[in-house]
Amino acid sequence: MSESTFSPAGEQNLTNIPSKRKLGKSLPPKVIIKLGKFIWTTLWHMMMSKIAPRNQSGEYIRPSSQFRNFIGTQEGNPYKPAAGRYNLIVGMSCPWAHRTLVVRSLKELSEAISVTIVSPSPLEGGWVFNQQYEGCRTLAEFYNLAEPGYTGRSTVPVLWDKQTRTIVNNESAEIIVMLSEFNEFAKNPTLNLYPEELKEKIDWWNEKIYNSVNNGVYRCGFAQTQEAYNQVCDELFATLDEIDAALATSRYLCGNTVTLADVRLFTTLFRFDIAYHGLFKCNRRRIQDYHNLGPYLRDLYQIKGVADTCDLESVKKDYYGNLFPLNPGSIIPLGPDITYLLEPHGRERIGSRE
Ligand SMILES: N[C@@H](CCC(=O)N[C@@H](CS)C(=O)NCC(=O)O)C(=O)O
Repeated sequence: MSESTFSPAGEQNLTNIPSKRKLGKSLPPKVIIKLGKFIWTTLWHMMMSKIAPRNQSGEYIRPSSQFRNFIGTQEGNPYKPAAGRYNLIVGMSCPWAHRTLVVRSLKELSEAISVTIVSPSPLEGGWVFNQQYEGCRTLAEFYNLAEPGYTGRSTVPVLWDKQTRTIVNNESAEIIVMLSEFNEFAKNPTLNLYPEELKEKIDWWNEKIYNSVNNGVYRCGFAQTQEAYNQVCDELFATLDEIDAALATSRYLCGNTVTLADVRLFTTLFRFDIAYHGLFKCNRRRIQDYHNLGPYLRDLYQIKGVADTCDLESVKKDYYGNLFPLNPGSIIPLGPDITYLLEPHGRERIGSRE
C-alpha cells in the first residue's frame, strides 16, 4: 500500500470511542503513517535480527550447526550404525529436516530409524514437541539436555542417539550422507544416493544449490535492505535458470540416477510456489512455469515414498503463520492447489531412471 492510498479503515468504528481516545481522528494521516512506519520498522529490524542475523549490508547470514559427529563403523567411534538406536527429530515444514525424511523414505529405513515431530510455537519462538520427549517440552530444553548451557539455535533436524542420550548431529547435509550409508538396515540398500563416481559432481551442485537456492530463498525472504534483496534474488533466479538449462538434457542433476543433489534441491522446490514465491518475494517466476524444473519437480515428487514426506498444510501454516515479522497478520493463503504435482511429467524422454 502506498502512502497516498492510506485511509484509516477503522474510522467509522471510532465513533463509539470516547473523544479523548479518537487518536486516529485528532492526528493527521501523515503523522499516523510516519509514526506507524517508524515504530514498525524499528520493531521489524529488532525481530528480524532475532530470527535472521544479518551482515552490514543487510544480508541474512545463516548460523552454522554445532553437533557434527558421524555414525560409522570405525574403531573408537561411539556411534555405530544400528537399527532402533537413532531417532530423527523433524518439523514437517522445514526444508532441511525434509531432506532427512526423503532419504529415510527412499532408502526404506523407517523401521530402523524412528521419527519424532516437533511444531513451531509462535509464542515461544521455537519448536515444541507434540508430546513430551525425553522429559522435554521444547526443543530448546532438549538441546540443553544434550549439552547443558547450550545457547545456540535449537534447529531441526536433529539426529538423536537413544543409547548414549546425545545429539549425534544437527546438520542436515551430513545427516543425509550418514543415512544413505545405513545400508545394512535399509530395505532398499541398492539405492546409492552418493556414489563414488558422482561425488565430485554431486558436491559441485550441492555447493551451488545451497548458497543460491536452498539458502538463497531465505536470503531473499530475510533480506533487510532493498540492495541485499535485489542481489540475492538475481542470484537465485540466475541459478534456477542454469539448473533449468541443465535439466533439458539430463533427467536428474547428475544423469539418469537420483542423487543427494536432487534431494537437496527437491525440498526447496516443493516449497517454492507454496511459500517462497509469496512470503519470501521469490516471485520472478514459479517453479511450475519453468520448462524443465516444473516437470523435474513432478518427477521427483512421484517417486515411491516421496509424496508421503511432503506436508503442504504444515508448510503453509508454519511459514505464513509463524514468521511474524514477514506476515504480521498471520493470514494463511488458501492456495495453491498442488494436485498438478501428480500430473504426467514426461521426463522419461530425457532418460530412463536407473
Ligand atoms: N544447517 C541446518 C539448518 C537447519 C535450520 O535452520 N532449521 C530451521 C527450520 S527450517 C530451524 O530449526 N530454525 C530454528 C531456529 O533457528 O531457532 C541444517 O541444514 O540442518
